[in-house]
Amino acid sequence: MGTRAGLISVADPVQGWQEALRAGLVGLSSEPLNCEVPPALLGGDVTPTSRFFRRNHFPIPELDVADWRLEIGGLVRRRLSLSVGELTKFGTVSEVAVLECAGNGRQLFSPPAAGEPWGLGAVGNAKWTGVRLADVLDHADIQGGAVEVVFRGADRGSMPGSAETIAFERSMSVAVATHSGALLAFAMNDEPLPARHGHPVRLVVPGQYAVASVKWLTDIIVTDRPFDGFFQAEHYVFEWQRGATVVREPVAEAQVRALITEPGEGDELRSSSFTVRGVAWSGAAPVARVMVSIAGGQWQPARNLGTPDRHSWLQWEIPMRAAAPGPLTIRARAIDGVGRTQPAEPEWNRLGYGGNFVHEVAIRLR
Ligand SMILES: Nc1nc2c(c(=O)[nH]1)N[C@H]1C(S)=C(S)[C@@H](COP(=O)(O)O)O[C@H]1N2
Ligand SMILES: [Mo]
Repeated sequence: MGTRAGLISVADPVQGWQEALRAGLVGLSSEPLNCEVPPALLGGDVTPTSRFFRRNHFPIPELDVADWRLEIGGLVRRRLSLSVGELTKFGTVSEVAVLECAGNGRQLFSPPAAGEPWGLGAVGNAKWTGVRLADVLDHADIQGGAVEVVFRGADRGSMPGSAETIAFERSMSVAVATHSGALLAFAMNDEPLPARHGHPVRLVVPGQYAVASVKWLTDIIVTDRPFDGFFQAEHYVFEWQRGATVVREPVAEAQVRALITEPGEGDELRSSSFTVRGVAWSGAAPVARVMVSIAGGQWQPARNLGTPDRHSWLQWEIPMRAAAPGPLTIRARAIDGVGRTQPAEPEWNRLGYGGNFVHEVAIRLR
């Protein structure tokens, strides 16, 4: 199954769990470590690393940079084995990009969908620094007949219902690998990646659901056929019931979504004039605008704040005035540059992926 260059140990689950709770995150499970951000801590420009959601399937491996190497093989003319120092020679770049778990919002599906019951906080927007995957693949020189690129992480374990020990592996087409702007990232928010986010090097694939962004990356394998590993063919797959048949499709591009970060669910406001704020992103194209509606009224366009990086989330706000005191619902939905928007209810699928419901927050005015 390949080597795990530089593996020293696995992280202490109790410590990782307590650290997340101290940072104000909501814990789903401690081993593997799964934590999300409560809506009140979700807004802002860049998500501080301490508050970035954690999504793991196995214990967190602790790797020694001195022994770590990235092996690049398969259908390439030049096999590569690179240390972190050798990797940085490809030229470093930085980009702010959103990572959202494909299961974000799963809790909202009805009937309930199988999997971690994420609310809306399995998402973050960080500054990633690394080298371009495309430059490294270019140097390795992909051969004709290549179809996909498989990425393997150093973490191992077994999934419920199986005794087999597997690695975390995910693939993407050669086109996505070379044209998505993917980074082999070694820094997050200007600090070395922490162990839990993939130290020393993770993949960051902007615009794709975060399952593509393999942490603790050790191997890149170029193949001549579609990959059918567990996290490609059985997990992180949409299962759509179409008539009598079930259509299966790996999750890929992140869907368009706006989240209201202010006011918060259950808030009591003293004034009938208030400002609604939030963030929005889309894998397909930059967000064009966010529409907000209160008390079931007309959708009104929010103001976009600044000109964010292509793959960063957009911050938005809109002043609102309510007609009367009492309970009030606020809804927001984003529309991206290719015209995609959010459904009131996305199509139900067994594993609850892609749940980009229109966000609704209930408040009360005094
Ligand atoms: N090696 C490895 N990479 C991984 C995972 C994992 O369990 N192992 N989880 C994936 C999933 S499903 C998500 S949502 C993101 C979470 O990244 P984060 O923990 O840095 O927020 O990492 C992805 N990369
Ligand atoms: Mo995920």
